[in-house]
Amino acid sequence: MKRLLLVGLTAIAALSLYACTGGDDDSGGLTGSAQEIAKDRGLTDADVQAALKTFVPSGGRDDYVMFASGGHSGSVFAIGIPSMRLLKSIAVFTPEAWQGYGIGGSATEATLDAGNFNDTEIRWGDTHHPALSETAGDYDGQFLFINDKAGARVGVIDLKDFETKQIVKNPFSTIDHGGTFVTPDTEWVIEGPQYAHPIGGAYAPLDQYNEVYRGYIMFWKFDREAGRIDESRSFGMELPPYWQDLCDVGKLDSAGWLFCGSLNSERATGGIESGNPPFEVGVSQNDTDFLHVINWEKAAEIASNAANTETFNGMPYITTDTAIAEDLLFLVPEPKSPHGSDVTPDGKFVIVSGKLDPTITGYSFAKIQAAISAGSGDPDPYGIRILPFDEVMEAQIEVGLGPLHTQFAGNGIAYTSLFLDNAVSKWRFGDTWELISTTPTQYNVGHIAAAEGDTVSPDGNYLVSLNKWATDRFTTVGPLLPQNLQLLDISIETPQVIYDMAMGVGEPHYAQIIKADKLQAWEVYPEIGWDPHTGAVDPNAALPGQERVERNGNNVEIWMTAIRSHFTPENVEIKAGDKVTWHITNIERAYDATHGFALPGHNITLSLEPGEAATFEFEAKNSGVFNFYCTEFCSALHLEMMGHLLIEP
Ligand code: K7E
Ligand code: CUA
Repeated sequence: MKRLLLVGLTAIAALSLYACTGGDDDSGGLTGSAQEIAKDRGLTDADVQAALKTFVPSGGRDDYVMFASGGHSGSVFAIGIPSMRLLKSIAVFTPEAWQGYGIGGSATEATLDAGNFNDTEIRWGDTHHPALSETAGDYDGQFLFINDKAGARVGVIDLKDFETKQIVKNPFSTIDHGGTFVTPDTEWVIEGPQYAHPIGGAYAPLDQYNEVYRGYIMFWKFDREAGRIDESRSFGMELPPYWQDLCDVGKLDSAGWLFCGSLNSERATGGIESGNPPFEVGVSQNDTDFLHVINWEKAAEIASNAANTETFNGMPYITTDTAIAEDLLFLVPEPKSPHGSDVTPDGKFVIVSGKLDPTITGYSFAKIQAAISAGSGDPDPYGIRILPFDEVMEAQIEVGLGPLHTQFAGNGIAYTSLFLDNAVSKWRFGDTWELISTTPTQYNVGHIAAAEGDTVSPDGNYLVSLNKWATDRFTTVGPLLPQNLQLLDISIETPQVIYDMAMGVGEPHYAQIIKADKLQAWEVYPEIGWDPHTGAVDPNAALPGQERVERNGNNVEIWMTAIRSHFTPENVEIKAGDKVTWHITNIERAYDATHGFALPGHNITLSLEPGEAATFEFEAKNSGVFNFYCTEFCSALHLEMMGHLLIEP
């Protein structure tokens, strides 16, 4: 905040200087000066201010890092704020060559294999909602979780090295959406469902939709010590076939509870080809859908006793009937085709936006609890109590057309994205609920993300508008356009767009923004021979002085080291038909001294960061000579960093 203010003052100082010098008459001393440059480039005062607010000098660091999902690129992006520089694309569900992720390396292939669907190898994902790990409701900078909508999976990224450590597959679902979200101390990583289907992706005709199709919300137990989800302590909960959508977890006042919107209370099953209303109509017939209100704390307690759960594919789940009997699950009507559901930083309210309704609705958690205690409401067709709207609603205000997602600053200020209005609205909640202002964005904003926005204490200085359409904003690069991520300064009374970032590597949906100084990533791996996937030295790692090739019948095992600017050994001789296990260790200790390893003809590429040990295995199918080489331009003699794999017929 202080820094922003300072930047603001500098901008004002620069501009007043501009005003005093009064333009071009005294050009003698001004050649190349800021005002000359601004004039030459046709920049307005607002442009100059925006530039000063976002510019990070060469070698300077950003104040925040935004983790944005990458949509169907299957990755996650780390972006510096306010510079909006892309710092890293982190591969999660999709193999990626630069990071040597899932292209030959045994450990990363195994990570991806854990996300396969039955016998089918799945090698891409659709990431939507990243969640940073939290301690007492505040981002702690240790882990990042991300869902895969296309595969009902969750990825776990360790922020010590920004690498994907684990993928878990939801055993009940083949598709998800309302995740990931973490409980305030990251005991649980929550993955909400979306489109209903029979359990586990089994078959049942559509005329059994109401009876057999379901959604399953997953509660993944996170073991912070191990840095992994513990599948053996995780569980699911069966939900009706309304399309559950975004969820958010309660905090402070509402700790222990969670809230998921939904959008198909009609239980429409489509069929435009048979003369039925298409989904876009069928799903929007009712005036209200259902906010699902779930007591996760009690659910975890109930699920810990096997007598209370059913199991499927070895995973326990709480049936809807049990959830009703144990008061774990309630519904609340929410206006037309809702999308976001967001809990305020104090945990007192849940904000819901109806895409086809110009209002946001604020529900009071206290009123929800009162209605539950009073026994108010009638059951839905599955017996789940629908709490009366009037009893739990706190306020409704009109914010504009197509409201989707809400984020928060401190002091009772909220921001809602307006997909149809191409804008972000700023409004107030608490004692008074009112619209304050609206800032245009370009165009069709989906999610918005505020600095530390999902914590109990948002920072209130930056907000990013993740826009779906770019149309005329950038140089045309063919019919597939980048997304447009716009940075807004929200430290000022009326928020302003101060940067447009073309995102040309995927479609971010949601993002979270953390203070950069909370991240404590390693510069190099702690020890030579480090296995990033076990978090320890690999007992089988190749070590300096112990490089060798060992043969045992048809099995050949190779221990190789890499250091500027050679591999040891450089020439490896094997025979066609051999089964090869190959270990390589980068024995460098210097910051940034990464080597790559490419083996042509074998679909193998590795990235070996300082200290890292990796293993790959293959069967030598074809004889020939293959020039392996280092793919990172690591030194002046990088081109010499190569060798021969000779495969004798
Ligand atoms: Cu609105 Cu998947 Cu959160 Cu896209 S979702 S925008
Ligand atoms: Cu090592 Cu290039």
